[in-house]
Amino acid sequence: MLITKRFLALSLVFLLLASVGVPVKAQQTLKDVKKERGLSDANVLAAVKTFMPRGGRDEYFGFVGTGNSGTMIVYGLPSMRIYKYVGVFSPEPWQGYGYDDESSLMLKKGSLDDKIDWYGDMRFPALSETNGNYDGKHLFYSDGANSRIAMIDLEDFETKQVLSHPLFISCYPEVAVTPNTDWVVQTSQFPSTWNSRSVDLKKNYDSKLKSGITFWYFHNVKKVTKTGHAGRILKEKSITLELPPYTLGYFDVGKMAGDGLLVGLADKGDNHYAYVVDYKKIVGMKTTEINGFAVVPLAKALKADAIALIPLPAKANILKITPKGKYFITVDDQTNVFDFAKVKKALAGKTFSGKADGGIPVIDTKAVLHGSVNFGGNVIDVAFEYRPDIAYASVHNAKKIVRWNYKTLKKTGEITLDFMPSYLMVPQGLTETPQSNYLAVVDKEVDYKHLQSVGPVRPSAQHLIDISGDKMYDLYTMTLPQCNMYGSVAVLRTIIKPIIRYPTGTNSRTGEISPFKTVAGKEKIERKGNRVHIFGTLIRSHITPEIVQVNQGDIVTFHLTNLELAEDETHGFTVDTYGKHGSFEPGKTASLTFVANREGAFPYYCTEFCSALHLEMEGILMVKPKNYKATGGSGEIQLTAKQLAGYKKDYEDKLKVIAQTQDVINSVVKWLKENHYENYPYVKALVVDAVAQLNKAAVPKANYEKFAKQGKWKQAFLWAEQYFQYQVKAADSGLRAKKLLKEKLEGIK
Ligand SMILES: [Cu+2]
Repeated sequence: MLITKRFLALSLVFLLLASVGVPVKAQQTLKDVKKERGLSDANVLAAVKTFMPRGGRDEYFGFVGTGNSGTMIVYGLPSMRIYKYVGVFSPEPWQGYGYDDESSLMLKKGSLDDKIDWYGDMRFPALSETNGNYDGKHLFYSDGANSRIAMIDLEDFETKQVLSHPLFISCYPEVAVTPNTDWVVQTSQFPSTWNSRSVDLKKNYDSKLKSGITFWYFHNVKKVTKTGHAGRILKEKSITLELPPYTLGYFDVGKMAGDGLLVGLADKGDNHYAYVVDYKKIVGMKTTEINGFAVVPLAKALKADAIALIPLPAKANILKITPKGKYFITVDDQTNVFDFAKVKKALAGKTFSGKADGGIPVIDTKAVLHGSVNFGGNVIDVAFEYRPDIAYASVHNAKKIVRWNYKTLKKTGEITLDFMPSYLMVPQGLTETPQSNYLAVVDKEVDYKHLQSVGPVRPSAQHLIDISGDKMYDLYTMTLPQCNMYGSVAVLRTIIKPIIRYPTGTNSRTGEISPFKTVAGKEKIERKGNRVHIFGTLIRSHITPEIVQVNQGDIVTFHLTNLELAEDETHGFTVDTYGKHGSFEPGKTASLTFVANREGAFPYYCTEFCSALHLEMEGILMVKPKNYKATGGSGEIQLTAKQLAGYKKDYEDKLKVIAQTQDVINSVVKWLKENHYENYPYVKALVVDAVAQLNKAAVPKANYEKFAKQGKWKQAFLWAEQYFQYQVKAADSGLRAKKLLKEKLEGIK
């Protein structure tokens, strides 16, 4: 009855919309569309190249930090569709990041003052590598503003670790990893005092300024164990190399020909350098301890000839190593290519031309320079592709991307753009095997000639350039709001293997089974003094318990477990006006703690559209005023005879529906068995899912039968309803199994 009314209302709304001034166009041919919109063949070709048909999959996953927003965007190339925002350094309400207890605790522990930082400064991410190639497992970010490092797990696209740097106050917002992700490198940016709170600023202020390079040890476990994690940064095994007060910039870790070396940019006043660090020597050295963190003093590194500087002609924007590790390139008004073999030779032979600040030896630039080339303007970035020795340079003011050969130093092509290009990215471009299809180009000063104005603050944009042929084409412009865009990375989609659900009861931040895991039928409310713990469950279309009573001033925690096994059955949870929000993906357990400081009745409900019966996922938190005295007996709400009879009827009706649903299930099961479903793994998985749902229904069945015997028709009805929910899910999985098997038998792929 209700559904019919809703349908009627909706149909009326659509009818009204259709009749009130919404222009309706007739079906058009491609020719019509081109003519009407003034599109050239080139426009249409560009559109087709990025078009993703329904069911199509992007070739690459792209990742870009939102800069000061402190989140990460996941998008697809070449469609440039945005898939997800992931909370990293700042809270993200939809995912409950920084709102539920588990993620809040992680963020607070990873902050200098045990608080939640509400922004970040994230620019250049690093994807984890195995043998110099992306393995699709982890992603790292540095927060320049609040000196933090974060690790995101690509199994579920969640941030698993945020660590506050124990020494640096200012970090360069970039991370790089060694070829097997044994070490995750982060450096300071602006010189600062270390562990500043203990410094007397009146005395020797200048001498207290330092910079440094940190090698975070990454415990690279391949699999999640029942009690462990799939890889974590271990602070206790990490090391910082102390440096004099240089301002540090972009850096890169050597591979193949450049293996074992870390190179980066260092500036002091008018002096500009590339630093070279033999990091394999550094991580093996004896350390001293500052603020509980292992430090290699500069003197020790000097003694071991583990560091040197190469003077640069000007302040460089970026420093990147070529895919096979033979050269590294720095860019300023000109582009300089350095030869790693020559650098290694100079280091080994100690052929130094002098000493710089802090007594660091200096290598003569000419002795290690392969050559320089000028592209007619300031170059912001370089990127590499699969074709041997080919690179791209973004010539900012000239609005050009130049394709060039870093071995011969010859220009081989260019594209003139209608914007000033800055940061560049080729999919897999920072690995030993970059791809050669696309070049993503950041456009920081989005030109409003080409876009609708949205006020003084403009979005960042990333352009997709087709570099597959001799001629380059600007295919698409992706605008990114809430994003101060810098560097990005992209990996082949097939390398990443995301999970669909967590093992039931997983604390997703630690990967462990939560002590607050709750299964169906075991929901409970525990009270000790003014501390109230609610152990609840979420499953279509029920939140259990439905009623929670607390006293004003109680400290209340909802520990909720999503019991769903089905794909994408995420439930959200909030208690109205109490400022907490959680996202519960299938299998996840998370907790929401707050002080029930306002009296009244506060509905709680599922915030995610999870099924057609989504609106039934609700309950109520009763906060009794202080000094409240109950007038009733047991506190249980007494039903009138009429209400009781109503529930009895509801219960009996539900039993009929249950019986009908069971008939459907039985027929599906019969068909599946006759057609040997067990020979098809994907079909079998769905059947296993269906059986699991039915097994769970045993507890509700026992309950509804028990309450019916006692004449408690409301409880009997609610439990029958719960039973029905499991049954519907079993039927749903069963029907999907049948459909899939039918397709297989008919040879549909
Ligand atoms: Cu829901």
